[in-house]
Formats: sequence, C-alpha cells, structure tokens
Amino acid sequence: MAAGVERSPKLGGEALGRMLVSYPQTKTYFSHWGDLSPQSAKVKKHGATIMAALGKAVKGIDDIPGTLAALSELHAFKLRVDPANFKILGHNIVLVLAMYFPADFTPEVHLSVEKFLQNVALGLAEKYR
Ligand code: HNI
Repeated sequence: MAAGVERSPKLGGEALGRMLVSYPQTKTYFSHWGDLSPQSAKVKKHGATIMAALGKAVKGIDDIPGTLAALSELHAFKLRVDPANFKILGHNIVLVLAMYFPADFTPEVHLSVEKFLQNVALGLAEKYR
C-alpha cells in the first residue's frame, strides 16, 4: 500500500462521502455545511483532515489514547458525536481501502487495519463520560 500515503486525502474524502450517503444518520453532525454529497468540497477537505489525524495516530501507535486525547475531548464535549459513529466511519475507511487496493488487501492487512481503527475508535471515545 505504498501509494496509499499520497492518495490518503482522496480516500478519506471518499470514505466520508460514502458514510454520509450510506449512513444518513451521520449527516446531522455536518448539517451546517449544506451540500453533503460526495462531490462537496467540504466533504473532500474534511476527509483529508481525518486521514491526517489517522496519520498522527499511526505515528503515535504505542499510545493512541494519548495521541488522540484532544480530539476525543473535542468530539465528546464540543461536537457531541455519538461514539457509535466512529465504528461506522472506520467501516467506510476499511471498504475504501479494499476497493482501491484489492491486491494488497489480504486477510492479514484487513485484520491489522481493523485492529488499528478499533483502537482509534476506542481512543476517540476515551474522554466521554
Ligand atoms: Ni471528526 C472534526 C478527526 C470521526 C464529526 N474530526 C474533526 C477534526 C478532526 C477529526 C481531525 C478537526 C478538528 C479540529 O478542527 O481541530 N473524526 C476524526 C477522526 C475520526 C472522526 C480521526 C474517526 C476515525 N468525526 C468523526 C465522526 C463524526 C465526526 C464519525 C460524525 C459522524 N468531526 C466531526 C465534526 C467535526 C469534526 C462534526 C467538525 C467539522 C467542522 O469543521 O465543522
């Protein structure tokens, strides 16, 4: 998945755009953006933002909750995102990776990506109480 790093902003936009179409309940959080179609510039830009945060989580993989602490605070207290949605976005990221890198997406890669995204979801949910 070497090409994945350069393509990650686009893949993030695709994953976010798909989530908003396939799981319309997730649209409520972004209603202030107006257009929430996969073509929306805001959706594309935010997809890149999410992937950059995931890049940081990879770099801080030995302490994902610590690495994501500020983001967890933000999602918990300011954005008030139901943590169930972290799993939904993770699912969309997994499937976009499988779509764009079918040869690289072995069962082992699938497992490690799932494990990573589950830990990200846990880390993001850490500050909820
Ligand atoms: Ni999330 C803003 C990262 C899942 C709703 N989100 C951010 C920002 C990052 C981010 C980074 C920008 C923070 C800032 O401005 O300081 N979000 C992530 C990550 C995941 C995630 C890494 C999971 C992998 N966010 C979700 C989910 C939802 C969500 C599942 C809702 C369904 N996020 C938001 C909203 C914002 C946001 C809403 C603010 C957007 C805006 O600009 O108005």
